[in-house]
Amino acid sequence: MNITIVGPGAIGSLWAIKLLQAGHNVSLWSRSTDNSIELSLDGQASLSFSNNNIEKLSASDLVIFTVKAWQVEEATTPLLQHLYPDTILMFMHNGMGAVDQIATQIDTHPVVLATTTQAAFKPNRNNVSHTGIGQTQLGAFNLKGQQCTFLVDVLEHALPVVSWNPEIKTALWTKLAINCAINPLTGLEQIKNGELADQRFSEVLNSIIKELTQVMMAEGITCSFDELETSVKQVIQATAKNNSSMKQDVFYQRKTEINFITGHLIKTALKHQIEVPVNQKLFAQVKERENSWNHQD
Ligand code: KPL
Repeated sequence: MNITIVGPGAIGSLWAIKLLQAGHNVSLWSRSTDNSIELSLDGQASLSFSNNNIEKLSASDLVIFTVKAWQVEEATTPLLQHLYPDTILMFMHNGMGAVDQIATQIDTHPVVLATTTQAAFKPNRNNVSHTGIGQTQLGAFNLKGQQCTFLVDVLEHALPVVSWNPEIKTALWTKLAINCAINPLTGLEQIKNGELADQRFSEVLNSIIKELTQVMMAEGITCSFDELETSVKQVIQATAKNNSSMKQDVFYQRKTEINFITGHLIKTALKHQIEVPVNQKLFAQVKERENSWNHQD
């Protein structure tokens, strides 16, 4: 397939390399003005990708957006004029709600949502490490997206395990719950994920998960406190040595994904008139931290 990866950060670069190695024509689209980018995975020989090539973009059968949730709109809108209506758009990022904001603009395309627990780290612009083996779930965002189940084979061949989830909303909410529990605390405290297993965090984690369970149940997601707690604890353990994305964003004083993680939970809670004071407090603290950098600029 002809595939363009928009936003070759750690996860985007990992997929670019794996899809190229699986035999696809892969090009990149990024903020860099260079017309080619070299990428090396785990110290292997570098691979060369063309970057920001409009002809390759237009010829794409599949465009995978691996930008952050808050970049989805600005990354997608300018590219639409170069794409055929049947080009498949796939979005893979933390958080929820970003694709809904551009739903009408992209509705002529088959649109697929993806969530992954693959972990990658990009220490600099040319090197990527695959830091954790995980799973990727795909599901339809719109009616045309429902025709795209074959993408499971395409992605599975490149970087297993990949599955199609007809209830992608459940998978996205479960990942959102994990991010609501881990990201704000590790970002604010500047600690590794594993430190959340410490007794001093058990009360706050308990409250976060309780609020999440209420909101998710109101959204029609089948879940329970015990299930969510188990998932959160499993991820804390499995990624104990990792720096969460929000820990890194706060450290480098970059805009965080809080609006699309805890922010999405709060918005949904409001819709159902459910109070989520603990998540609201964490949201306010992360926003305060972000605003403190803006004031310095
Ligand atoms: O998705 C993550 C993130 O850091 O954003 C988790 C699952 C918390 C792993 O670090």
